[in-house]
Amino acid sequence: MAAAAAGRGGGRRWMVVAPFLLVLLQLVGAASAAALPVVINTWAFRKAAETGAPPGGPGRAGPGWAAPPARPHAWRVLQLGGSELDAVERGCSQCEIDQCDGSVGYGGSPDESGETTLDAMIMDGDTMEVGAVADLRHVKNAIGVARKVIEYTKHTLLVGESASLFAVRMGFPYEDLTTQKSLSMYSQWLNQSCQPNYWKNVVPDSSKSCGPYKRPEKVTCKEEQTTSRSVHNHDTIGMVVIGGSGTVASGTSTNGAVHKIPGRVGDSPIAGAGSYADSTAGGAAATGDGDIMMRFLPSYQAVEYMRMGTDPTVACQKVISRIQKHAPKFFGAVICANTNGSYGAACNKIPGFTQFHFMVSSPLLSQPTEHVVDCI
Ligand code: SD4
Repeated sequence: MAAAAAGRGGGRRWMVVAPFLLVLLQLVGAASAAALPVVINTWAFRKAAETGAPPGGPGRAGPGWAAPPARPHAWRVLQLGGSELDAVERGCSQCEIDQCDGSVGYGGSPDESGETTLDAMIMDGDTMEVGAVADLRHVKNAIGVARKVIEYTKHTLLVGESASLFAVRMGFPYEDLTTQKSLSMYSQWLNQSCQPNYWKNVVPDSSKSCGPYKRPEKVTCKEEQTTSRSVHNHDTIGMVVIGGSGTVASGTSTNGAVHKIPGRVGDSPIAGAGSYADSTAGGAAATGDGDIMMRFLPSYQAVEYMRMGTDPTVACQKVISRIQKHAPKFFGAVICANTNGSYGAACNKIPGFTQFHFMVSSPLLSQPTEHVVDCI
């Protein structure tokens, strides 16, 4: 076009127009700015993005794991030569140490017997290997154990006390996850007749009293009952890392739902639900009401939308919309990133939850930056 304009003797006019065109192109470019590597994580869990041991640091030093000193940003781990999996593991581990929002790590979300149990997963988008633990008891570093499932077994998911025994074999300390805070949450719940809880259609009436509950002789009517779901008891860390060459890794860590029925496992340790990574398309991670969200495999679905060329924000919105159709009042959000480094998020708008915050680290940002999206 420039040659044609010059050829018609329009060289002078072109010289005037060119700088404006250049600025316009830059603006368009900025609107869809993407660069690698990129690290995104759910919620404003800033330290998860900011920290992460470089290769050879505590994350790789084995189970004698301790709170690391200040470390470079998680995405810097990649630049220093660490793998995408290292970055995910370190980022989520930091949240476990920090007990992010009380919903990640030890001492949060006591179940009906007062115990804190953990769910976590990590996924390698190159090999499609997944390591996950669910209902993990007495071990703090759930995502660390999940990583060991990839490294030292041919399995994908280990659960309960058996997962704890595996962790101990891998050298992780076996310790009490109870804290003063979780104890007082538990006794407060007992004092308010175990309200709210996750039972329905049982006797005695679970909306009025504690259990033990059992099936009634005859179910007369099926009531919609309130649960302990609120925007304040679900804050899983989910992280997606896209490395410099487009390798994708993802992971999650959570202590699940407050006052859950013992044995309950949420979406977080389930591949395709809690998170999903595929280096030929992108990665996604979910947070929110796992009992609802896991039925829709939102992370898998978001990655598949991105594979078809859908923009990450739109991919996230589309999976939220799919769930909305069946559960309009569900609490949840999804983060998405593709292998070009574009990213986005979406959430379901309900009272008290109209915006969703997530963190992004990228070479285009001078520091890990909190982003906000309006829920749909
Ligand atoms: C679960 N999705 O166990 C998890 C909890 C969570 O933000 O907070 N997500 O249901």
